[in-house]
Amino acid sequence: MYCASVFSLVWIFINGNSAGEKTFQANGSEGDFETSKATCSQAGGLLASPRNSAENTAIQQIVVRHNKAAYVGINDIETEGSFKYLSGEAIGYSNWAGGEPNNLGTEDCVEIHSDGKWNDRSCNEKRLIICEF
Ligand code: 291
Ligand code: CA
Repeated sequence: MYCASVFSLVWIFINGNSAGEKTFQANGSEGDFETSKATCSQAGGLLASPRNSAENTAIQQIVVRHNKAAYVGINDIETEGSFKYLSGEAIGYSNWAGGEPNNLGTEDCVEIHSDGKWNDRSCNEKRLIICEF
């Protein structure tokens, strides 16, 4: 195995941010939803999209480590109230905070907080960029 792969596995183990097949990474940079999506694509990944509680916890740990909420790759831009992954597929798992989603004003993106809970939020805030690979 190449050194880079070994280092990467050790890093992931120490940082505890892998869940199943996916690894989640942040480098501290921030952006709005479009910037976050583009940044992860450019890095060869996807904006982190939690599909189960293990993945959600792995992402939550990164939010806690950086003390900054993050957008996830879920939105209802196309149809209000119908939250979908970036692929266009309807979400099969959610972890909404109490009372959310409430579409306050217009909130079509989703942020994850340090408690792991989700809030629908304007897509134009600056959030920690977390990608999945
Ligand atoms: C903020 C935004 C909303 C969120 C709302 C609730 C407020 O708007 O983050 O996306 O839904 O907070 O958390 O909950 C309560 N109980 O006030 C607040 C705007 C006034
Ligand atoms: Ca909300």
